[in-house]
Amino acid sequence: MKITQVEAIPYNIPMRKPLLFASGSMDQADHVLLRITTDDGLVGIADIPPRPYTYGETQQGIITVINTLFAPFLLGEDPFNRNVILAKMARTVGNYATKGGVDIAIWDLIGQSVGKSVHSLLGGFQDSIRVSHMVGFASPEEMVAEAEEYRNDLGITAFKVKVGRRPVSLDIEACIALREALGPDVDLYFDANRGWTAEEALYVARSCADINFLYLEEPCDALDVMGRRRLVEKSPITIVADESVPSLGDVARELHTGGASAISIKTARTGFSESQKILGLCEGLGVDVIMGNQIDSMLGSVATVTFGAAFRHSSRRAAELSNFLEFGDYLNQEPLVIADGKIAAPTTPGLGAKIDESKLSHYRIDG
Ligand code: MUC
Ligand code: MG
Repeated sequence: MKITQVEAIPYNIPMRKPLLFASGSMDQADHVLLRITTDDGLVGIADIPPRPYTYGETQQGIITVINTLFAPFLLGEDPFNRNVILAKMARTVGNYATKGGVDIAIWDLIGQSVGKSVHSLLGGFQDSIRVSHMVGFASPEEMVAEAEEYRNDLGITAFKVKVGRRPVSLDIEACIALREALGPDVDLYFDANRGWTAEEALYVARSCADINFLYLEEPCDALDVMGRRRLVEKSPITIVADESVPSLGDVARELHTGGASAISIKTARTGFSESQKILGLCEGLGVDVIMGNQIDSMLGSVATVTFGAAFRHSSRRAAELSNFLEFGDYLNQEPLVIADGKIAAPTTPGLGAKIDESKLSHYRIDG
């Protein structure tokens, strides 16, 4: 099998409502659909989300990197030589979402070629995974109403609450309101997207001790090295690294130097291959992982559930899989369904997702 065509297709889908968080906001999904075609007529796909406020990648930048740096060595290559492709991509620094997307599309081709779902090729640990929903900035009343809607309509009982605002009392008030409204049995954890200093984060972690929250994600900038270590040592709750660990090496460094005590794995940035290495590293060290969401489209969420449900260590906690519901539309032919608070991993060969061509024609912006 040889790769014959690589297409990076920009498309824009408006969000139903903007998602607001400490490092930025999103009111439309200006993503890139990657399509890799082979000489035996297979098409591997992946969704690539640019997040300039997180990794510096942009829609145009992703397309340029694919067309000018990656396509030249992808064309003619056998997708089964996955490690050759990964090594060649590694010659380009950064560009995590772009590299993750290529890896996912390659796995999609491999799965289709052998007639197996990627979920089963990765190990197929369980058929589905529990879903966690991310609640963006709003008033306490609106945040409670959103969480109640997702719990009542979809059976979701785990929520990641966006925090990181100033004054910190804004977030403390919202968190108390959420715990009071949702009761003691719902999983709550928080993500500050580097919005605070280490000292502010420590103050919030101590003030919220009674709220009983599981994790505090990326509370302050991990580059504030001493502050971050101090926080991890003193915090009454586990500190999760997310955007500070976009690669295996970053995970190793943050865990080794005491910058984090749990890790968010996002297939949107480390694909399946590197995510598997990160998962193994964390499992071996006894470190919790959470399957995170890069504000993924439905297609991006297919990748997350495929990976998250495939391993014991990645399926222990609810995975962040519901952001696609906030997108105005989706490109998948078959919708991903959340029922009883869970999503099933696709079972058809490859990723198990196909693109609706008429929707793609409608939303693509490259004419
Ligand atoms: C998250 O977990 O941080 C917000 C910014 C980003 O890069 O991802 C999202 C969610
Ligand atoms: Mg995060």
